[in-house]
Amino acid sequence: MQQLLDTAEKIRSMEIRGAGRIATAAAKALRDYVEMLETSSFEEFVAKVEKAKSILIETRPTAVSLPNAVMLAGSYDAETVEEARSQILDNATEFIRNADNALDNIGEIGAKRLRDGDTVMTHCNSHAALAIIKTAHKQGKRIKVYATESRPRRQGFITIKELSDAGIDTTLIVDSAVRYTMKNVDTVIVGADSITVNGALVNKIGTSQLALAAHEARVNFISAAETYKFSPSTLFGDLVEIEERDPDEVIPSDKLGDMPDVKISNPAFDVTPSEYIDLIVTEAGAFPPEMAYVIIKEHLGWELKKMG
Ligand code: RUB
Repeated sequence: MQQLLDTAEKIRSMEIRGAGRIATAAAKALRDYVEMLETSSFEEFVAKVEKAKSILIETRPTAVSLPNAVMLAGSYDAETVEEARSQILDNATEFIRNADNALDNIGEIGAKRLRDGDTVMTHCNSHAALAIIKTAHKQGKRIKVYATESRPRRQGFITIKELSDAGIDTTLIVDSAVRYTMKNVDTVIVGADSITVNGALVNKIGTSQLALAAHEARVNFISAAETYKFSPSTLFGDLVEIEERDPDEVIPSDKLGDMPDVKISNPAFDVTPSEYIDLIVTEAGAFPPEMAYVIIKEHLGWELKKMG
């Protein structure tokens, strides 16, 4: 259990971050936990596995990749401990393998939308978005990238390191320079934490500003998202919870000095309506956001069955 708790803490503190990475980390933690789990009855096994799942799911509320990963990796239909254990080990291993392959497919599919000489803007740090840019670069296309800083956690620094290590022409901008810079951009590519049944994109705070500026400037707006970033529960009316993080990430409270009454808001994600999204690139193909229901139905059918 200690290892699983350590992974949960790393996800909560964002030592492990990004919707894809937290999903595979959770699947691995669950797999390792189940592999070593010793119980005296099937009922005890079920109770402990379900507890472990909820610990992982509760670490961060917005990325649906987390519950989807835990549900897909941790599913079983068995009557004995050994049967259930072996099903979970197989399902978790399959989830992790599929998640790795999905990034390659997204890269291949999305790179077709980039032309030699294109300029891309990206936000925060998304492995799926960067898979597209890096694949296009590997294909010999000359791609320039503007990467936003992404305050308050500055994940843009991870992005510029990854892109410049790959030899890609990269420029860092502050978040407030998005609209000013958009006139130089051909395509915006961002990741996804959740995509709702009506095709809205939930992603790092500020994403919707990129989308608005892209719309105004008639610039393509693409989200790169594995199918496990689509949210089945939104089909049943659930809203995606927007994580509100510690105000200290914005400014440490001891730096507020003589302004102790000032409040600080630190929402970590925002929602981009489907009308600002041209394409969602998944490992199963590139779809308009209006097809979100089909993806949920075909790729996450377990949730639909469960809910009857
Ligand atoms: C990260 C973020 C990323 C998505 C997709 O937020 O918003 O765009 O998670 O990332 P945080 P990926 O840093 O708060 O986790 O494509 O790597 O899954």
